[in-house]
Amino acid sequence: QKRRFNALIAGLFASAALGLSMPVSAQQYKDEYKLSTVLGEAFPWGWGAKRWADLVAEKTEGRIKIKVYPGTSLVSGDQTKEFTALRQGIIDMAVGSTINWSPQVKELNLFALPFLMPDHKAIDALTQGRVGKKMFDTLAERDVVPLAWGENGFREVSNSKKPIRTPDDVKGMKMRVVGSPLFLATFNALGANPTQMSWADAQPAMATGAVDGQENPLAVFNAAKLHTVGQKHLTLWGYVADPLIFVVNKNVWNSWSEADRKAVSEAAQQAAKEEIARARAGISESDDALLKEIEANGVAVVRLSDAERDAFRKATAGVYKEWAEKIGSDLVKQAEEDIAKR
Ligand code: X2X
Repeated sequence: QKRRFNALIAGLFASAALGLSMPVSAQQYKDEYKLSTVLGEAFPWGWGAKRWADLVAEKTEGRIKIKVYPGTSLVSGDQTKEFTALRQGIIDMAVGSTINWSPQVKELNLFALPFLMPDHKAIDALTQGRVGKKMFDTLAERDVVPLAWGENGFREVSNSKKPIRTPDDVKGMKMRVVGSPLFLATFNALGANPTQMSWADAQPAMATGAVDGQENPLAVFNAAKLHTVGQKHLTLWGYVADPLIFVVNKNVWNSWSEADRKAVSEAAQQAAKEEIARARAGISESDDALLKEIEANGVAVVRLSDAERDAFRKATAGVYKEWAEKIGSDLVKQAEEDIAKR
């Protein structure tokens, strides 16, 4: 009995001594960090988040444990609240779409300007250049630490009614759009009947026919099996793309040691790079495996000619102009220049 008591006392002293020798910041580490995403592991987006979490665990030797919360469940599925919750510390980390944060960070609307970016190289010219740097600087002023750019992808339009080839085909169509006003403006300009709703609400709305169509990257269309909720027509128009941003809440970031910050940052860059490769797989001319899979599921794919795409560009040119001013004419000009030089 006495031996055991002595051992207990010795143990207490040992742990107190250990506590004193630990760096202050290490004592403030949380048992687990909450990472928010919209899409789960079956999608490149959610896969990238999990990859980041795994790499962080590995590189910090378990000091930083991350749990991924898909479906923006930390904000009850309301994607448009994710950024605010991140600033408030309700969310520790996120891999978020520029679309979902654009209501709070107006510069992020840039990527949703219709027909600004013609191809993947154009996205890279922005995210990997001075425009991306400027956006990261803006985010850094808003209580978050941005670490890397990922990608959701070019958002192609689908519907249950008919092939879309001309702006006229979209007239009157009930379209689910994301919770960002610029998307409402674009679809209104095309004469469609757009409704904002979360991704969680979008799929039931398609299944019941409450909406006719939606727009999302091909990797999302396929992994979410949108052909099973009536989406039989898909048009490749590449009108906008949404990059993803890997971020950490600033207080959380500051609580970590220098070495752990470096590990988290390197892990984000590696995960983002791998995530982008997945987001782009199977949708190019040289590798169209994903497109083939979608077609094999009975979806009729419409490929627009340059002239056909131009008709959509013309129909949305007013929206581009109006929103370029809201976003900031200088930033848009830089983006246009960097895309032209790509
Ligand atoms: O809601 C969508 O359409 C999605 C999943 O693509 C985003 O979160 C932007």
